[in-house]
Amino acid sequence: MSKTIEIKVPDIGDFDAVEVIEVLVAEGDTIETEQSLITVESDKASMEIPASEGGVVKALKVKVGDKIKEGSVILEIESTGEAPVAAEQPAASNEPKPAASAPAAPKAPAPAAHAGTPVLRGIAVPDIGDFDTVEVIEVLVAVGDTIEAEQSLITVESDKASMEIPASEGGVVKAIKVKVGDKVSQGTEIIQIEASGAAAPPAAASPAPAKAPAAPQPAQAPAPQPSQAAESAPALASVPPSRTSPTAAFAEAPVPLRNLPHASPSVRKFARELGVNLAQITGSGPKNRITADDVRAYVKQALSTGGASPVGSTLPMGEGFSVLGWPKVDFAKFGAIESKPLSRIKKISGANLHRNWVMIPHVTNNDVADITELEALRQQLNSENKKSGIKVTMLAFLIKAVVAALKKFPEFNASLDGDNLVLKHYFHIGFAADTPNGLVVPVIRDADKKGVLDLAAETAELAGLAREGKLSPSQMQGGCFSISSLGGIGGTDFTPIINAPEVAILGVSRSAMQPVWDGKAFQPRLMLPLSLSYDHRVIDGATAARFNAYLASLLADFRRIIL
Ligand code: CAO
Repeated sequence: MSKTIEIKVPDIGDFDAVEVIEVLVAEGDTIETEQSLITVESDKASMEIPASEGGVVKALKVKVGDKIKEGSVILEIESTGEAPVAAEQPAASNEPKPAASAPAAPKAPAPAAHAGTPVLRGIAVPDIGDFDTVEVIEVLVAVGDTIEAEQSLITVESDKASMEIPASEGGVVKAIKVKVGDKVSQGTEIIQIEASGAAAPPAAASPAPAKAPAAPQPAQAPAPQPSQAAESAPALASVPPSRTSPTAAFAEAPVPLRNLPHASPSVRKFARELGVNLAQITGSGPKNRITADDVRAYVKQALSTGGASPVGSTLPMGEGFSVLGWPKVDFAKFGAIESKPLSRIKKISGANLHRNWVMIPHVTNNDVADITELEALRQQLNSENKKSGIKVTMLAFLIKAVVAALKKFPEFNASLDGDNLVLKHYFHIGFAADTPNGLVVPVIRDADKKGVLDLAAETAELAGLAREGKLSPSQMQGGCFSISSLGGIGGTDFTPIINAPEVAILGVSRSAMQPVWDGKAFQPRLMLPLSLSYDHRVIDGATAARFNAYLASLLADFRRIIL
């Protein structure tokens, strides 16, 4: 016979009152014994509270932000099972904040208000890629909360993956417009906030145009492009799970929605702590969701096989990665310090850079191109084109020349996919753009079909959007080859990190006048350093040297492009 049962917080050790940071079930859900119901967090740790028995959730008695302790009622279920048993002691985890992985939610139009009057602003779901509607599975803030820009607001889930949507700006939450179970899409208002120092912006005297800028997107560093990395990067090698090994780079890097392994944020947190790459695990939960038990089983098996490949893993657990833990130093002992959190872009790009650096056998071929004539042509075009407003840049010429070199050396326009090399018949070129929040890599699509002027205009536009944090994910996806130009800044050579799953990247340093021997005398020539990093699994050194030399020859005599 069915009966209504209250599920209460069990003995949670030393914690007196802890805050609910996630509610993992919704009214109407059928839950099972041991299924996590809520996540609570103290100032030191977070933990999930599991159900002591299964049934259908009739009433939720807690919400995000509530403080609870042993004996607090979490929810009521209608149970058809046996008498409740004591809930298991929940496992504690130490990392309170799951990594955000979505573009920050854009602001919805500000309502009309007079300057100085506090106004409510809506924060809406940003561009979340190809997904039409996704389900809200967690609401991470409560009315009355003071939130910061980039703080996660909700977790949404498609049938394949989940992602957190962060706030585009900070303030005090005045209303929550979605609840667990709602379906949302780009533009759906999530919350209303009274923005910090929230006088209406001067332009808000009448409703502002609806489309607000998306905040900085998941970064793609000089190297990395998370979306692509997850789409088709070679499977990641794993490391023996060890609490002391620097495994962050091997743990799952934040990636856009469609690429996240299917697991709840708390399980992702748990996996990150252990340095486990969720992409290596097959989930046993509903819709193949990876559970904490799956992670534990994976780790157990990895340990019992002494670091050999666990079942389901696609690559062997590479030996030789057990290195010393990161030095823990109390810097304050040596002088004054301040600690600043890394920006979201830095965190995302850092994880990707680390993975690419460790996993790709990089070699860099350095060459120089004589761009004396090309620079003269560029200057001439710019003086002729003054009125058009388009500045012809060296980067635009480089993109054009790179496309020609990619056509001649197709293995550079490729990605590794297991034992296959995927050769691309399109030419989308990424370029590293320096922004106040870190590096991103916008992508010029179909660069082969565009002229130098178009390329100059488009790179300028994309670099501007990048600096303002307005690039959409689609403007950073699909790249075949990247260019990282530091020429406007300085340097003579550097080693760019390959932007997986691409197989090569061109680093460009500052051109300089140099004496070049022409067989009879030294001539002053403008020489441009080209640093081509390539994946030695795909490209041989000789081919790389030919590619770079060919590129240099095109830049030295741009007429060759038409050959
Ligand atoms: N050698 C000498 N001078 C160069 C040059 C080169 N290779 N490339 C550009 N310049 C000069 C230009 O002539 C221009 O000077 P003027 O203003 O006098 O005309 C100036 O530098 C700015 O150049 P630009 O307008 O063409 O811009 P750019 O192509 O240098 O830069 C962009 C565009 C988006 C690449 C740049 O803004 C940027 O973000 N660069 C940094 C990329 C980066 O950080 N890469 C590092 C990745 S590894 O961590």
